[in-house]
Amino acid sequence: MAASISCVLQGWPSSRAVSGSAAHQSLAGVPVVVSFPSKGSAAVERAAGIRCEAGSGEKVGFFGRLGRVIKEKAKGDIDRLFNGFSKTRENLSVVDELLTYWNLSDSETVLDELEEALLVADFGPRTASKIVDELRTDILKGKLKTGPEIKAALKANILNLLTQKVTTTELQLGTSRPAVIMIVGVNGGGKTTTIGKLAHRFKKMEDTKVLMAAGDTFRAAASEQLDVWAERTGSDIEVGEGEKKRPAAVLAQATRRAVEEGYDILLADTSGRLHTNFNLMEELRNCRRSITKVLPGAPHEVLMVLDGTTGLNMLPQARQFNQVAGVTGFIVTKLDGTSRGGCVVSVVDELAIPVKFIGIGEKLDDLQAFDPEAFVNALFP
Ligand SMILES: Nc1nc2c(ncn2[C@@H]2O[C@H](COP(=O)(O)OP(=O)(O)OP(=O)(O)O)[C@@H](O)[C@H]2O)c(=O)[nH]1
Ligand SMILES: [Mg+2]
Repeated sequence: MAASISCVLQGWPSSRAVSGSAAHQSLAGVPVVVSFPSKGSAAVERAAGIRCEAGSGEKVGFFGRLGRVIKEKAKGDIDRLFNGFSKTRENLSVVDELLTYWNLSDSETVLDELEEALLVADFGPRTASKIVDELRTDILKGKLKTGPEIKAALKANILNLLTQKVTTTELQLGTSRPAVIMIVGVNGGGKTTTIGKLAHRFKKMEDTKVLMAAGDTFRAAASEQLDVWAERTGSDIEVGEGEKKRPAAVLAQATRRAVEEGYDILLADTSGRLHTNFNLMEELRNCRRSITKVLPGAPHEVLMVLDGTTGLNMLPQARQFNQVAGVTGFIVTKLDGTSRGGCVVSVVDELAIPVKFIGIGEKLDDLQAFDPEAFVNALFP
């Protein structure tokens, strides 16, 4: 069977995995061309900061499927996405009104108002002006002449911002069991709930064996909350006791169990913490390290949960968590309750890390794989 290869680029703002076919894309705005000489060529790994793993097609197939099937869109999903974004869409509905009456002579005023609408929806000043500047250039060049043309270009610009700096929104789960996914973020963003939703997604497909790690040892009720999600989704849970109650120890113990008992996925919960609290951030670094010590190469994904209702405030949080824990993807939650959904675009544009999932409600099915195109269509129907 032909060996399949996946490579993880290390030392970037975030670690990113690329497969052979995606290896010629640009990362963080820097073009990267990766060729694959032979399995684990040490020279290449050192030179490019790349860790290559070769695995059997069967294993890659399983994890590839897990990463992909979780992305599959059902029609119901798209409707739910559309409904989930109703508040942000309301904020942006002015765009249609502006463009309906657009004419070349007052294009500057309209562009200003368009930028204002993007700011109100929390696209952020830098991202909003980038989008509008590009429209202005194309209008001046005579490429855009009508309202519908401008709207199409606006959507294309936003889609471009969501995709140009990131390689994939799919989960990168490595090539061998178990795949470890660590969930991090500030307090109350929806980490534990998201673990429940992710487990539900994994359990719906194949015969996935999921273990949860109760790495939040701060709050007394945290492990019970996770236990409820484990029970609801038919997952197992590892809870630290006595001496092993420190978060890093719980995560190490859970990783060991996941390896020994042949779990497919380990979902590691962590306590919410402020990105400005040095000690707590150092503890997070330790948590990550404790997993890697048991299973080199893990965690395969470090997903940061961002509370959509905080809008642009998520940017400094995301930067700091990325520095400490090496975030590989974001999950933006509570988009159902906010009119600030534009922050999804600014976080990807400013940090060059993909959004992999979005939360649009509190129920098990209210987690969606992030599809940039569907997202843009939900904002600007
Ligand atoms: N509306 C809405 N509520 C959500 C979403 N995701 C999570 N929540 C709610 O947000 C609240 C906090 O969720 P948790 O999962 O406990 O958050 P957490 O990040 O684990 O919190 P800490 O462990 O205390 O840091 C709960 O009431 C969830 O039901 C979402 O996508 N939409
Ligand atoms: Mg929690």
